[in-house]
Amino acid sequence: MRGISTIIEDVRALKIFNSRGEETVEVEVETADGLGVASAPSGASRGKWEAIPFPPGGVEESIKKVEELIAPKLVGMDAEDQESIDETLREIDGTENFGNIGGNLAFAISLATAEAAADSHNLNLFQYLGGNLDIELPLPLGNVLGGGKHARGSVPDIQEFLVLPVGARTFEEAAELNVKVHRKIGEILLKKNVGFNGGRGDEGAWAVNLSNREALDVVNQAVEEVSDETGRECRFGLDIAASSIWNEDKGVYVYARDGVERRPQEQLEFVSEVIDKYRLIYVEDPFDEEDFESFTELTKEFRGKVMICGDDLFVTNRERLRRGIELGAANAIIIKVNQIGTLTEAFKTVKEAKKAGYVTVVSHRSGETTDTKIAHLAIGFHSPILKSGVLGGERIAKINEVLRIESVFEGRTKLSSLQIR
Ligand code: 2PG
Ligand code: MG
Repeated sequence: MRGISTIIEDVRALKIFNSRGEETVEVEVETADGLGVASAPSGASRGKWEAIPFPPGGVEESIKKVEELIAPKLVGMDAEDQESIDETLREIDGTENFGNIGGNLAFAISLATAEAAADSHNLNLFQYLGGNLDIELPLPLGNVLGGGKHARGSVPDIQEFLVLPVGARTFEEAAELNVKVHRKIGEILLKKNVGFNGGRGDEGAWAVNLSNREALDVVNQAVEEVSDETGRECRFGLDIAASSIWNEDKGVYVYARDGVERRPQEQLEFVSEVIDKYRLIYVEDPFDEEDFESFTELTKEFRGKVMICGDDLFVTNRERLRRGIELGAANAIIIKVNQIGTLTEAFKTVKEAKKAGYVTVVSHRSGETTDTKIAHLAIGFHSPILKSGVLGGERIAKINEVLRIESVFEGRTKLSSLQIR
């Protein structure tokens, strides 16, 4: 019998569009026995320390580099040897931030390679990454109302209001609870006289002309009502994406919708007050990406009770995470592989985060494709949370993938238990 071959035979790239209609890249990696296909998402509220998505010549330049430089090097390498593949991408690029080939291209090649290796063995990506006997499914953290850079016009400055169905017993139940809260908010908004017409932002969350306080009240009401109606506790949290509202020159956070500016100390007081008032369970990027100190203050106050999560703060970067761990800044971290560029590096960050007791949150981006790999990453990494949208084809694609896995592997899955340290 011929053995399975995981040797790479071909690497191809083509231009596709993401959910915002922006150009992005899709990569196919082929072995004799398997195929991997991955496409890259893009952020709107990108961190300053993230990998560069595409080189100056855009997607076309990335594709040209695949043909001229990357494919000739990768063909003949073993798709199972992820670390060497990812190192080779780093070498070819030669910069710290993937400025030459583009972090999005590196991401797509890295993930397509992992999938090609998994497929060669007839395994799902999550099984290949880790988890066959003990399949932990993540809790879905779902964006239900939003503003900031993910919506247009007069909307709240807080980028995302996120529901977490902590009382769910299965992933199916959890996904259903998130849909219920999203729907409930729609009903509440229809009754309010705020010109609501069903508009949604980039991630499928309702985009509506509300102040930040009004938005908090609406989401809180919906979460409480759904919890009461179903007997399953739902909580909620925020992605403030504070770097997007930080005015460096004035040294203030600008809440344009409310006509309010807050100095860092006032921001700290505001966030603490909101956490207490609404019993928030999760707060992402409450401060600017350079302000580790305020993150540390807030984490000290709410440790063990609330997830204080770094996204732009850490950009999935192990060095930045280490600094956070030393300072006690945050107790949760967003994992977006395209912030750092390769699967190997993202995996190392996950390992480091877990060792320090941080909750890992595998996340989508605001500009997504229908690729479902983040569902596999969340399960394979044993990440307690998957942050995705609740509505929209490219969002629900990820949720449906976890539902498929829950159904196919019935009896072998369990919903991840969340431990906030
Ligand atoms: C975020 C993400 C995803 P973006 O800030 O967490 O919700 O947004 O992809 O625009 O960076
Ligand atoms: Mg974020």
